Amino acid sequence: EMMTEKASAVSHHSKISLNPHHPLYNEINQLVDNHLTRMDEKTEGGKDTWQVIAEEGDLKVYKRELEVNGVVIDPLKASYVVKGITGHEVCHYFWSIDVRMDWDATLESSVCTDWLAEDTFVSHNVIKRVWPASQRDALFWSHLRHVTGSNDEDPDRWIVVNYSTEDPKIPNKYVRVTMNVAMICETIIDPPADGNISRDDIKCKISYTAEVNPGGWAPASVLRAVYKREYPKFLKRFTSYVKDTVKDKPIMF
Ligand code: 6CM
Repeated sequence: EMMTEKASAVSHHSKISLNPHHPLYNEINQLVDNHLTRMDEKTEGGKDTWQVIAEEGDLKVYKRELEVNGVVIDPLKASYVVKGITGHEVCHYFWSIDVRMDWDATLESSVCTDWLAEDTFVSHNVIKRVWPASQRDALFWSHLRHVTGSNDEDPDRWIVVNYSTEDPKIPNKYVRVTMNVAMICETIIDPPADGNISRDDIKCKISYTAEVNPGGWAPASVLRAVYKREYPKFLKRFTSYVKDTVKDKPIMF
């Protein structure tokens, strides 16, 4: 058992470009590991307290109601199976700041403030104002990683983590939202008889989690209504963006 644990911990660390001496190196590895481990635990069944807030075909969105000092911090998770795209493609476009404004309808702007490595950068994001609350912004690092699996229980996965960070150079003009977001993907291939894999033979199993702290008081009912509307909308809009963008491109495995 010790061996298995060690092996999976090592595989969670596979292929990181960020320099081990970078101050965020340990934090990033820790966050990636936690997300992969939590996902492995498959918390679905049993006596957990997740309630469904949206269900549409293969899309399921759940939340757990949680308030701290009157501030809503409901953790959210979603699972989705999308045909015709790979986990690498989904994570590539979720991570890539160049296209973020093409699919994220909740943002007013998104600017890279620090490029750390070819798999990691920090961005400053201004969120569209939601009446009657004050406008919010978010500063977070985004890290993209391929996690090679060794067997069926430890499948090949791609992961993106977006996690709040600080930078005194960014002026505090807005209420700062903090968050811990992860997108984890696995590609399922139905091997065709002729051996030539086309987009009809592939699908992507997506698991998305978001823990967002609005950073200060915001009316609970408005916030929950925004989440209920925006998360399913984001998942559908984002995945159709990916499908559309890659449809005439070679499959990126
Ligand atoms: O994951 C999503 N987007 C990523 C960036 O493209 C990133 C998310 C960053 C922003 C997260 C903020 C969530 C919205 C907070 C609303 C606060 C409003 C306060 C006032 C309400 C009364 O990981 C997709 C995020 C989709 C969010 C619905």
